[in-house]
Amino acid sequence: MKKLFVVWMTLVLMAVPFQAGASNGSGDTLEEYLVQFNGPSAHGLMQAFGIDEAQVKTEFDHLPVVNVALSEAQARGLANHPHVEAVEENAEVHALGQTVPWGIPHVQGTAAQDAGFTGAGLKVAILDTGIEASHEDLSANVKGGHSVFTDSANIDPFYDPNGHGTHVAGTVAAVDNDLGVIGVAPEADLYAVKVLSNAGSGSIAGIAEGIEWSIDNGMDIINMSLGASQGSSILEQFSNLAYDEGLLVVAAAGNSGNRGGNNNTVGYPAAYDSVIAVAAVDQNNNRATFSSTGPAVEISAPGVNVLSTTPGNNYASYNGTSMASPHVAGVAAQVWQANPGLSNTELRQLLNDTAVNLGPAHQYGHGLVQSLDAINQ
Ligand SMILES: [Ca+2]
Ligand SMILES: [Ca+2]
Repeated sequence: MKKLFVVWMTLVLMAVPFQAGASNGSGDTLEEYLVQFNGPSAHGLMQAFGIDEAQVKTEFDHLPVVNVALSEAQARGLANHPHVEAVEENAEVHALGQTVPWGIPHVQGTAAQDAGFTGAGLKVAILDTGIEASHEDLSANVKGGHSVFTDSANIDPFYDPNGHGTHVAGTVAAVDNDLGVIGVAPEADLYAVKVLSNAGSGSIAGIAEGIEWSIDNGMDIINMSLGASQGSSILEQFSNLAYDEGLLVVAAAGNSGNRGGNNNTVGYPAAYDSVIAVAAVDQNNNRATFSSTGPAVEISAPGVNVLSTTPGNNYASYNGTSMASPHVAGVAAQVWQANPGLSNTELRQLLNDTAVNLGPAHQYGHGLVQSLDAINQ
């Protein structure tokens, strides 16, 4: 008899899933609650309050809790009963969802996304420590890569125990989903070009090889969140070559600024004419004190407390012009998608012309990069 009853109950519940806001035979509106009992007979108590078996949706095994649809009077009555520990509304629970890092709307990345510009179709080479391609918030966008190293520890461009390149990649193009963060251009294609070792260091030859790979493999944009305080004629020639081939070349200005913002410390390759040198600002549009200054500073972007992807499906906030540069690379992808006929020099001019002036040019360049304003120009 008992077994038959259980089977029948199950069929009824499966056929008529209980809906919050339904009503019982008396016409009362029923809402779902979770009721925790502390007495011996939950069933007896529910019967006493006129609760029909059909109102019970779930009976938990590990705690004396039932999920039950109750009229307001039943809920109130149970809540006041000494054998009831708690009566809680069965509130809706949502996935924790995606955090939008402050820098994305700050460069109008969000507004440009809302207008349909996600960087789709644009190829962005991340010349860095590699990209953890298996990251939950990057894997859909990592489309290829290359390592300039031959030793086993550094030969895989999709392995990035350092985390620097993975963080930079997330700012350009972390996926728009229900987890983690979102990049400026969440549908751009990412290419992991590992020119820096797991220890975070590389060489002029390695960067040159990475630039060459980017030209040969049809990249549209190169992001170099790296630099040296000393220049190299060879590095300059490779940077120029990429620019002459039509690629947009973006680099971190450097982290050698001082408090007064009055030294001349933009690093290389950022300082070369063919490369956009990106300075770092905080949420109040103040130059980060570390952000290198000098006549080569070209444009500014968020570089303080920047939340992005890190290895192991993790997320963390970093500071640096390394974090500012990929904001510009992401904006460039959006604007180029909107205006595919622009040359790299025209795109660069447009980004500079529509940036918001923030102050002295040797600190901020043309100012804060703005995606939607460039698109609408
Ligand atoms: Ca995401
Ligand atoms: Ca430059």
